[in-house]
Formats: sequence, structure tokens, C-alpha cells
Amino acid sequence: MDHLKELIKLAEKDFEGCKTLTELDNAKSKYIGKTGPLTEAMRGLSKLSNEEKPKLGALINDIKKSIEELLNARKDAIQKKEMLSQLENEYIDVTLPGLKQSEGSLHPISLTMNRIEHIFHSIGFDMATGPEIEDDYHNFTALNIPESHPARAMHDTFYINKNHVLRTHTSPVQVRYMKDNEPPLKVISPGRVYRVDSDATHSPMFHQMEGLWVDKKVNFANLKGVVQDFLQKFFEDNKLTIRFRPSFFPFTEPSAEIDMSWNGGWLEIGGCGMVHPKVLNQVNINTDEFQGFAFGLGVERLTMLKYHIDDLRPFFTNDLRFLKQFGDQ
Ligand code: 2U9
Repeated sequence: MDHLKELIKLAEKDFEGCKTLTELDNAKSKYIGKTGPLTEAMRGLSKLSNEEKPKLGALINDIKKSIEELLNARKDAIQKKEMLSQLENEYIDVTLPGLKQSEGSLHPISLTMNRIEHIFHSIGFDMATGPEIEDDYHNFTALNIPESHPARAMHDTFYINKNHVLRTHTSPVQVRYMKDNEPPLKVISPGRVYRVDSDATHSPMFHQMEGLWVDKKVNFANLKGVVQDFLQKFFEDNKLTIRFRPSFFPFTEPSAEIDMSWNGGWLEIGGCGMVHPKVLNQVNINTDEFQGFAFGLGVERLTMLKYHIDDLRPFFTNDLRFLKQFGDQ
């Protein structure tokens, strides 16, 4: 009997040492499991006299009850502790402001391209795109830049192979457009272009937008009107004026650089001219009937002026601190 009473103390000590419910479950089977000492003692009752049987039987039941009480108490304690640590570790401060779902934002160059497309669409221009890998014919020959013409060297071309280049301008898109569409036509071609050039103010990949209007009587005055109208809308400044400075491009004649009024002075912003008759002939447009003008603007340049950015490099380094500033536009 003393031996059985000892079990209560042993179990209490054992249960105290259990840190988890699994440990406690393992400890429990040592005392009140099917092979535990109490079950064994119960089986042994049959060997006892009728007088001893009920006494020992009652004692075994009492011990079992005490051990079960200890077990339940320990179980409660462990569960409480687990709950407290869970509350502590998985604490949520419901008064904290919610985390903002980040939506990303458009790249400033994309914003400018969208603005350009929107403005030209509103004055009746279609938009055309084309391949960035071009053949020699569409990038050069059709634009009155034949083989060995010095302008080819001027363009600092990336060659893919003998006959293919990364387009040095978006003009080949307009060559293709004129082949596929009958005049009159009004089209812009914004897109990536490539030149072997890399320093603080030049990137080997940059963006251009070119415009082309071919009709029976379009002239230099219309060209000036379209470019000025676009720039006024783009910079949201209806006092902005432009001026032309004579220049040379193989694909336009006459040709001019475009300057716009800026901070009390003039700033070069692009080039333009009347499309060279040789270019129109290449795409079977009758130059007795039709003439056209074309212009080209640098998209990075427009973006830098619009958003007051004084360095070209952040456009290409993908630093989120820079890009995030254009989030809500
Ligand atoms: C066709 C015929 C003629 C497009 C033109 C320019 C002048 C020009 C520059 C502006 C800034 C390139 O990105 S930039 O450095 N472009 O100066 N572009 S005339 O003339 C064309 C286009 C297509 C069929």
C-alpha cells in the first residue's frame, strides 16, 4: 500500500517536469496506462482475501483519482502557458494603420509616351510601331541614306549582321506605314532606338517620337503649327513658341532644327523638314500630287524638361526611389 501511495509523489514530480502536452501524455501512461502499476495492482486484487479486496480496491481508485487530478491540473497549467505565449508572440495591434497595397507605377518614359500618343491622337494622328531589328533598306536606303553615305557613320549603328541593324531611328516604321497605306496620312511612331553612344548625356538605347503628315498641300507652316501645338499641350504652356534653324538630314529637304522658348532663351528640342522626294518615291507616292513633312523629338529630353530631371542615367538604372516619385501621375 505504501508503495502505491508513493506513486502520487512520483507522478506529481514527473508531471511537474513536463513542458508540453505530448510529454505529459507520455508521462501519464507510466501511471495510469494499460500497463501501468495501478492497472497491475487492480489485476492482483483477485489474489487477495475478501476482507483486503475492497480496502485496496478503494485505495487504488483514490490514487488513480489523485493522479488524474494532478494530470488535469498540470494539463491546464501547460495549456494556459501555451496560450499566454501564443498571445504574446502572435499579438496583433488592431489600432495600427493598415499596410498600403503597393500598385506600382508607370516609368516616366512611359508616362511621356502616353501623353505624346494622347495629344497626337487628339489632333488626328494615327500611331504606328515596327521592328527594333531593321534591315538595311528600311533603316537607311529607303531614307535616302545609300551605302557609303557619310550619314551611316554618323548614326553609330549597332549591326546584328551584314544586312540587319538595331534601328537608329523610328523613321523605318513610317517607311513601312507609307508602303502599307495610301496618302493622305498622318502618323506618329514613338519607340526605342539604338546608337553606339554612352556617356552622361547619351544612352545606347533611347526613345524617339517621329511624326509624318503626307497630303496634297501640307507645308512648312503646317509643320510649325503641329509641332508648336504639340509642345504647348505637352508642357501645358500656351505661350510656348518655336523657331526653326536651317539644318541637314538626308531624308528631309529643306531641313531644320527645332528650338523652343524656354526660361527666356531657346532650347534645341528636335529636328524636322519636308520629306525628301526621293523618300516618297521609294514608297511609290506621287510627288507631283503629294508632299509631306516629318519631325523627330527625343522622348528622354521631353521627359527631363517636363519633370525637371537633370540627369539621363536614372531612366535606365531602375532605382525605385526615383521611379516611385511618378506614382500618382
Ligand atoms: C520619314 C521621313 C523623314 C524624321 C526627322 C529628325 C529630323 C530629327 C532627331 C530628334 C531628336 C532624333 O531623337 S533625336 O535625336 N530627329 O532631327 N527626324 S527629320 O524625318 C523623317 C521620318 C520619316 C519617312
